[in-house]
Amino acid sequence: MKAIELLADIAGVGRDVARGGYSRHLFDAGELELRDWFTEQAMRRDLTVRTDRNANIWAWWGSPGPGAVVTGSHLDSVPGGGAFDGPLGVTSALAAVDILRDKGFRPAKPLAILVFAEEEGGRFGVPCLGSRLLTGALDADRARGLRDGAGITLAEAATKAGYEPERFGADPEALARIGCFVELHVEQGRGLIDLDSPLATGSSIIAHGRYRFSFAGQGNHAGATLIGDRHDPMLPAAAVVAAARTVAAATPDARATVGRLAPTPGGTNVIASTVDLWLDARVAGAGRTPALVAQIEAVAKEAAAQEGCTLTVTEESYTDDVVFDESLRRGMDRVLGGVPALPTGAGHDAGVLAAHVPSGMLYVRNPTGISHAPEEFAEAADIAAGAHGLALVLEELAR
Ligand code: HGY
Ligand code: MN
Ligand code: MN
Ligand code: MN
Repeated sequence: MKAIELLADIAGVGRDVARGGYSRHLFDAGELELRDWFTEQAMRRDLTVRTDRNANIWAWWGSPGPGAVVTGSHLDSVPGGGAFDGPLGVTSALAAVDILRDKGFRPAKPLAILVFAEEEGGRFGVPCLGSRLLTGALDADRARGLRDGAGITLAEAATKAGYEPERFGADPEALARIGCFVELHVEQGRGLIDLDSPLATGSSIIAHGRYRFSFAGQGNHAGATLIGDRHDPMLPAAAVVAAARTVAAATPDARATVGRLAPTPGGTNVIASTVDLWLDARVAGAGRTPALVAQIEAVAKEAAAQEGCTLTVTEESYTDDVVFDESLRRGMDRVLGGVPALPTGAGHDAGVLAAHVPSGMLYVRNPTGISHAPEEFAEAADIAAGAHGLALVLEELAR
């Protein structure tokens, strides 16, 4: 099957009618349906499906073994996300297996498609959860205790979905099997539009941190409380939203975003007692992301003190700059006939694996340049070019 047909197969799964796009989060109904769908597609191709201790799904062409050529991505989404971020990599991997099979190719090395759990961190807040657990980058006890917006822990959600959270943790055996990892992914910015190319390899990913700012003030009545008597946590929260933009705009090539803000109790005629917000901060260069965050945090502290509120800042995740394996990238480039090499601001599981095994990215043009939103798109011709390019890369690596 073509990748575009496989994407069409899952187009109705996990739709978010209220927010638009897709909301497919770890162990929710849509994501579980996609897990079953992928397993069925893999078995239809006589791939041996195994789920590892961290709920990542491996579909093996040939028996699992060292030096494996692994490709894949994720099936979960951000809230209200697009149809391609993650699923394009998984469906292109299935399509690439079909292309290779149809031409009579048989891999000389083990070859696997790997579907990572909770790459977006959309439910439990830590991005690349499955690949961080696999590599030991995320402490298993911390992971088990992560809570979603309803206060459900990852351990509870995993148990309910039939997984064994007590098994979460670094999996050196599984990691040792990976000879190299290549992730196909829809491009999430304008890079390939401006370069006028359907495909690109990945050269690097900029550092990325996520931080929770918790402000506490005094809940009160919106009408009876004079302005001078207020300790309204919404004020310092608003200062952080603005500072994220002003500080990032003044820092070359930096990005900082507050996309999620949660006042408690959240009543129209109620001064909030607490406000939580999450800052996503990214800029390349050693120490530059923490420095960017420190500037924003200074504004937050000043604004909280002025309003008589308290502030607690928690780092939820941090990933350093990633530089992909240059010899793998050059090999991919040769096989693809010469394509641009793209640095990106978007993170991927391949970026987590890159610290452990030779990893690479294959990007497919997104003509809207928009991602993490329903407008995210890829043209049929570029999707086909991606799947065929991935097949060529896998054939070269697994011959
Ligand atoms: O947030 C990211 O960079 C990725 O899309 N998870
Ligand atoms: Mn994403
Ligand atoms: Mn992604
Ligand atoms: Mn009242």
